[in-house]
Amino acid sequence: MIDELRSIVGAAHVMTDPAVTAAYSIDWTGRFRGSTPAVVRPGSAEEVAAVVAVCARAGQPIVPQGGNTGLVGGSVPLHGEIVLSLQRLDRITDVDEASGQLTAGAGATIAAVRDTARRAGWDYGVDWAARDSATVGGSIATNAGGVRVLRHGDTRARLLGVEAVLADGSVVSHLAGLLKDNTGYHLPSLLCGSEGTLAVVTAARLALVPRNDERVVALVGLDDVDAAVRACGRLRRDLASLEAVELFLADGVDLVCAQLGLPPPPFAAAVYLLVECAGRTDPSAELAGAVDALGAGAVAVAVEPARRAALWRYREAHTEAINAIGPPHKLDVTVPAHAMARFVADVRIAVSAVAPSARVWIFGHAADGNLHVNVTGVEPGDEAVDGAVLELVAASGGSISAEHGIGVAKRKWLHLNRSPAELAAMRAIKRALDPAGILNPNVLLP
Ligand code: 2HG
Ligand code: ZN
Repeated sequence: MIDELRSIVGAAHVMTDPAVTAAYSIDWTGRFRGSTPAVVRPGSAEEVAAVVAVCARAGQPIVPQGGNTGLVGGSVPLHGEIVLSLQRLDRITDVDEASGQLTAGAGATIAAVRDTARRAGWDYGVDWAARDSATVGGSIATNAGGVRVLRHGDTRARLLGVEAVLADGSVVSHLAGLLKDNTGYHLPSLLCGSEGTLAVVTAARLALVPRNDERVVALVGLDDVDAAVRACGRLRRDLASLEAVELFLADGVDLVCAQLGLPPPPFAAAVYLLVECAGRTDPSAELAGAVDALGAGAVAVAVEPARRAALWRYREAHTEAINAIGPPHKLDVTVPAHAMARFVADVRIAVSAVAPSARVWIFGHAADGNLHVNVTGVEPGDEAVDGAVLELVAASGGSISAEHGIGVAKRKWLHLNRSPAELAAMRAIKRALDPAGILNPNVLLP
């Protein structure tokens, strides 16, 4: 089979040397590590189709992989799967300035999509810290959210069409980008969030958003999470130009500063909200008025790009800083606004009950109710904290995965959010599209 794969993609693009494949076999956090007989790097959708057809005939499971920035073990070969790397499919084509759309190969990075969109006078609405490595294919596999969901929606909201290879090697392609197109089942919606279990996405037609170059960022200090939740609601109500409201806590900022050698933020607070507004005209006055009305103790405002980036760094560097102290357990969850303050208090108690020496780090996208609960000081394979946190999430009326997906990390808790009837429907879809179970067979479904 390896010889057949070499004849399809070229010998240079089938890597079997364990020293080379190791980097494709471990996830970004270092928590999930496996091995693979081969990493295959096709250069076109036709090559992907031929590779999948060969694997289908051989009954060889495949893990599709993009930038490998996923955080739930969904893009690494933990059971000897072949890694199908889509990174060479990085072309961005058919940029349509009139409709605000472009077509991106699965391997194009989110930053490349953003830069191409900006050159065309538009912008891309989905954005998060891993933008320079994370790819379009992975963003579709997980229905990635990120920091601007409150204004522009998640990946599914931007996805007009896909080209994808099905499990038998056939290709479906629907890239016309028609806004109105009610012709039956919407495959882009189905594939978005399917974590590589139903098809291998090779390209996507993406809807762009208006380019708002006038930006201002405010860092707001608050006494507790309850005050932050109330502030968040008022900002959403009062600010038409609101684009992001991010939350982080004093202990997280201390860790970020210590690990990355950053100076402390302009003021100390128990809870920080990082608020960004963007418009065609300067939104500074609008933001200042809304922040004043909050009556917050301390506020720092940044307009100039380098100063805005410096404030964002305190938030975005959490992932890096936490990883520097050891592989974390990542619990990316949503809780309803009314339950958030209680959850933040209770989750520490729930973790310490099962892992007394663990440390809990909490930050996230406040406006979406999306908290990133990171737990360090626990063995990678010890799932007691995962269970404790996810059960508390479900009891709080939340979702066990806000934006990272289920992967292998949360499979056994999917029943907390999905009924037996829903799981049966999901299994029926999986069986229909991938009867031999070769596409990312060890993720998502328990
Ligand atoms: C973010 O919001 C990402 O920065 C990563 O979703 C979150 O590291 C995490 O837990
Ligand atoms: Zn996030």
